[in-house]
Amino acid sequence: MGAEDFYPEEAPVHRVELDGFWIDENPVTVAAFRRFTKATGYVTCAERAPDPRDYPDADPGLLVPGSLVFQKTTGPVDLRDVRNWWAWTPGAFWQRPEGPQSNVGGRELHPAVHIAPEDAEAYAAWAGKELPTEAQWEYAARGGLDGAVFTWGDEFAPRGRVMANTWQGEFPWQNLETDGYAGTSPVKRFAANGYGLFDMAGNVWEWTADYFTSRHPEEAGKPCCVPRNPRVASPEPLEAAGNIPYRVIKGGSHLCAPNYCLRYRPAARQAEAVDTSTGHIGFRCVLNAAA
Ligand SMILES: [Cu+2]
Repeated sequence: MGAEDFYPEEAPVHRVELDGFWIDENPVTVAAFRRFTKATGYVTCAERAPDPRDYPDADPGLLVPGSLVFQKTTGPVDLRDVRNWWAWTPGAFWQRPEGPQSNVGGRELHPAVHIAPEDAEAYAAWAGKELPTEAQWEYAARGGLDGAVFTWGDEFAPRGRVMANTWQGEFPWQNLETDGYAGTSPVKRFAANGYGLFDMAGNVWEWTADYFTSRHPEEAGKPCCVPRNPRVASPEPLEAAGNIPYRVIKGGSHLCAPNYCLRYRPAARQAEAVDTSTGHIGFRCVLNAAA
């Protein structure tokens, strides 16, 4: 696990030991998520109004159901401020990915997005599965290519072949769409990795079962201390305001671009608040062998 040539949160490179597991071959699609909501009546976090007690400092007018929608800018912007391209959009949820005027027509086989961890876990429980740990996710994403930069090898576009749905051009204003997609793409449109898994890089970020830590544990790099089935099962005490716990998301998305976020790599990881859903985060599930 891990990498040392990119961002500090991916270090150190270390070994882990995992019991066998099965993992979905693609992210959960809109069609699959619809089967779940039809069977259970489940209402996602993005469709519920936030509880004012959880957000004492918030403008009550903003405490309505909604989610974060990406908005391309007209020109270069300050890349340090994500508010330049994320728009809080009342009425956005998995069936209205760009807001009330949008729908998922023609996108049945795209990954379901605007999913919070609670939603992903409810789906997993219904399906008799679980969310992958970060270690399981990364092991699966590597597809047997230990230490490679990408899920398919070390070269971004081998012989010019586009291997994943990422952002080409200058984020967040110029999307050259060399991969054929401005937003999400149907699952399985790009080549599978060595384990026959699709969309382990790009398309949508995927939630994991782990809470975020700013680095992998230092001792995990030593041969004495190979962790077995590691999982960060509870959040670190947070200095940050709000005290909202953060989970690890993996895989990068169609919004990852080299000028901003080179994270369509198996070692890449990002922190996302558990109360957050966006148009570029989905999930897939694992089936663990009975303990
Ligand atoms: Cu990114």
